[in-house]
Amino acid sequence: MLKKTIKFKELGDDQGWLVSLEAERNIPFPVRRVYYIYGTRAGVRRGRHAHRKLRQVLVCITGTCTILLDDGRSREDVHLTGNTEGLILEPMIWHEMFDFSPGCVLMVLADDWYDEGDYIRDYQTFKDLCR
Ligand code: T46
Repeated sequence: MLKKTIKFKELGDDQGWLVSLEAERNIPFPVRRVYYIYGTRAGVRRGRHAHRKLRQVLVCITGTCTILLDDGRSREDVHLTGNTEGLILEPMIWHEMFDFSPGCVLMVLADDWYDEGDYIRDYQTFKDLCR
């Protein structure tokens, strides 16, 4: 099973709800970067790469989307449906994000700064490195 998730505690009072993400507490690494993906057009498939070293946690803040995970041997689709669940994305997992609901905001916490050199954007190269 490739799916590894974290369940975040919902902190609520009579004002409404709140979720707190804390590096090295409920997020299993020091966080160096946060980015978010929104306005993805219907039918678009994002990602289509793996990372050599980067560790990430994906949280659907609003809406839903699906993430394909592929470790070079097996594949699994994970449907992210709520902002109290984080999907852990380890290095050397080919991933594709698709089926974004209208208005979906996908937030990503990463353990390093942006580095294009960490990306493997060719699937055959990824498969070869998995062997
Ligand atoms: C990932 C999945 C889940 C930057 O300049 N800085 C950044 O921090 C990021 C994340 C991207 N960019 C640039 C690189 C491209 O020119 O923004 C543009 C779009 O990035 P990309 O096509 O890689 O976006 P996605 O949605 O395919 O992938 C993103 C992350 O890049 C990737 O690390 O794991 O989300």
